[in-house]
Amino acid sequence: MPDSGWKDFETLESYIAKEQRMHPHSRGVFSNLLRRIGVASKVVTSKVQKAGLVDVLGMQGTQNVQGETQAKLDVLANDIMKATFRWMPSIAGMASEEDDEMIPVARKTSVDDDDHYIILFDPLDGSSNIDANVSVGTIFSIHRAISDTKGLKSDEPCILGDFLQPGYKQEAAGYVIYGSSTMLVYTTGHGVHGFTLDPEIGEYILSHENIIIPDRCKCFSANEANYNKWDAPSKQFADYVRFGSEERYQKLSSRYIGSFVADFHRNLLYGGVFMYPADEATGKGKLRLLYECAPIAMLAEQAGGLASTGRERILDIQPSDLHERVPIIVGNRREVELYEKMVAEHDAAVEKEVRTRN
Ligand code: P6P
Repeated sequence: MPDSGWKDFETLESYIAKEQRMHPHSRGVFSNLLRRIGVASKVVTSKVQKAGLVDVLGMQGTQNVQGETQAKLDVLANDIMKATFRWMPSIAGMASEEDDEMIPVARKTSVDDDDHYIILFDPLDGSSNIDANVSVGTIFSIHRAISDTKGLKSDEPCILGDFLQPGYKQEAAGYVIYGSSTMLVYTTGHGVHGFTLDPEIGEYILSHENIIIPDRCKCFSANEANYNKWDAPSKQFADYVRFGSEERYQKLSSRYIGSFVADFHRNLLYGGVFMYPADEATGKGKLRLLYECAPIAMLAEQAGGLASTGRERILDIQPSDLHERVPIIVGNRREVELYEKMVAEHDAAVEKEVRTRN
């Protein structure tokens, strides 16, 4: 028989099914959730890819809870994500960067109580770049709903506590990057895997299995225009990697897109570190913990990297508010730990000075 040269491939669908077989008692509830993310992202990508052609560019003329002007695509992507998950019996609730409050979803008694999940997402991260055709992304985080459903009233399918869980408890985390191609990158705690959407067949094809951040720091990603707002250890770290004489940093480049997903994705594949330090005056970071930093932190650690505020591992933070913001440095473990060391030395020196003065 002549060889047709056909090469088989792994799709998101077959990969999810294979992962499900690792959990013999699984009822496929979680797998369905991951499949739905694939569907939602295909709908969003169809809108993003046509952004220049149909009336979805520009501002919606509204503001979100963050006080940010919403792009039309922000609102559209948010509606698509909510519509995708709203009907799923396994979803107890949703939370979005674009919605002030959590979005309870009526729980169906047909699914066992311990098979309920909540999903948090930034539907279109980096959307201010849309009009310039710069890569944007959807970031998602999935937790088990922990509230005791037996104690809840029927119209109270979830409580805020279901969402305010530390990042190390995430069941899954990932993002979709809408760039030169559309890629879905996710982890369920068993490595980081990337799937590239083949527009000809409308399927996500496994293209990057078991992604590991290369042990080289090729990129330094930060909004360096904010340098004077940073505290001393942040400036020290930025100067050390950009201008220092250590061999490891002699080929380092500054790369900053201003789209968290795109900056992280490049550093994940090439090696590098992204930082958005706190504004020294306010002590506040910009990026949101629950649906930006925590999912990206889970991916970073699963790929051999690390994510920290400089004083605390991102995945250990106990959230206190749905939309709380944190400072973050994420990427190569070596660089994140170097930054943490600089912060610790700085804090110790400050404490010593205070003690000496008193
Ligand atoms: P700045 C986009 O608005 C975003 O939330 C992230 O995607 C991105 O990393 C950051 O803000 C960029 O912020 O202040 O550098 O424009």
